[in-house]
Amino acid sequence: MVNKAVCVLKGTGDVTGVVHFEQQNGGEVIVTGSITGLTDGLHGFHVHAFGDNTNGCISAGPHFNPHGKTHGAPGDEVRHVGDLGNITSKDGNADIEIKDKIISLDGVNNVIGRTVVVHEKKDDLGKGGDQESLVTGNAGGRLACGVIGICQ
Ligand SMILES: [Cu+2]
Ligand SMILES: [Zn+2]
Repeated sequence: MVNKAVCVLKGTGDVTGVVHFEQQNGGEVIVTGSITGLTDGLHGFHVHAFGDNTNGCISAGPHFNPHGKTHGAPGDEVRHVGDLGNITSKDGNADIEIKDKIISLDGVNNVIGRTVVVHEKKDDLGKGGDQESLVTGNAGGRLACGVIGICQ
């Protein structure tokens, strides 16, 4: 069985994008897409807990963390489910191609109905040495976001 989901990201500025999710038979999730309007360099990229954008991206709440862990890198054993690390923008465009074994399109780690957020700054992946690093990765403001929905 193939499950697919999609997310359209918007913010208060010029950052926009589309991100696709695909999962076959409960295996790793392939995340693809592109985001435009970012400054060049690394930007934190996460799934946040709530599919709520009523007050903009802030309403999406903290990183999706159903197992009560601390913030980390995508490859770490201790990470939030929503920790997808960083995306890299060059010449105003970030192409996304991520394979993740932790997020899912069903079950307890299901990201459908939650929010993708792209951040102002790079995610330090929990290695920043301060308390905030273990919560948000010090990734700063939320530039754009969108709710993940089921697609065909
Ligand atoms: Cu985030
Ligand atoms: Zn996190």
